[in-house]
Amino acid sequence: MLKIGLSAGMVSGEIERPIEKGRCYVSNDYVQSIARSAAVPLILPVIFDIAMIEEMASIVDGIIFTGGDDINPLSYREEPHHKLRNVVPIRDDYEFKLLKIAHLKKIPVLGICRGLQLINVFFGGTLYQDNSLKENSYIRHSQARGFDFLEHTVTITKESWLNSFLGGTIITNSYHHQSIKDLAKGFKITAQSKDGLIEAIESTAKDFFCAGVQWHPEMNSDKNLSMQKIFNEFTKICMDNQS
Ligand SMILES: [Mn+2]
Repeated sequence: MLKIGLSAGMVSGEIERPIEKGRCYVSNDYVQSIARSAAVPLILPVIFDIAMIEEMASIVDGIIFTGGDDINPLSYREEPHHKLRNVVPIRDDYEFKLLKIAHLKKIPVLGICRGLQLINVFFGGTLYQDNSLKENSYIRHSQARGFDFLEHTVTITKESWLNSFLGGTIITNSYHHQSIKDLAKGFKITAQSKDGLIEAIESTAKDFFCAGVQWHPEMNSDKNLSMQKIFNEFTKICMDNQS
């Protein structure tokens, strides 16, 4: 069976929960979304030994970089703005290493929320440390309603991976206070909100599938078939890449 790895997040026990020593975690909705696509979900924990990360990557047929905290802006040559939120540089470090290996070994990659931002930064792009810093930004991208609520319109570019199964316009949830500023070289924008914020990207490389979405399809994929399709289609890409 096909195996898809999920990059884990990390919380420090001392800060978040005094009763614990800290933990590696992935939200269960990512796990269930992959399982519904008939691939085996595997959580890839935060470790630092490059040989161990290579070994983890060799087990999986695809990798999803999951959501989480802000990326350290020093990674994209910016000082921290006062609107920056929590950063976890050790997770950045681990995920950059994992993405480097995925790129070298041509393992298909899907980035979700922070995952999309991580891909953009790794390949040389930059981020708005807060969406309010983007010119002409007028749409709220940090929704107050629950996971099933669809917050704003997203227009999908023709001739993109997303367009092939979602069509031209969808409505998504939105839980991000940051977004892409300068797009990384070798990538194209594949979806935007009405205020021009970048909502999805994909690599233009023929031999490396790497795409990202700014919203959270895993949060409502149990009820919304369009969102589940993102995982189903990613699993297909991983299957094709294998053969
Ligand atoms: Mn949004």
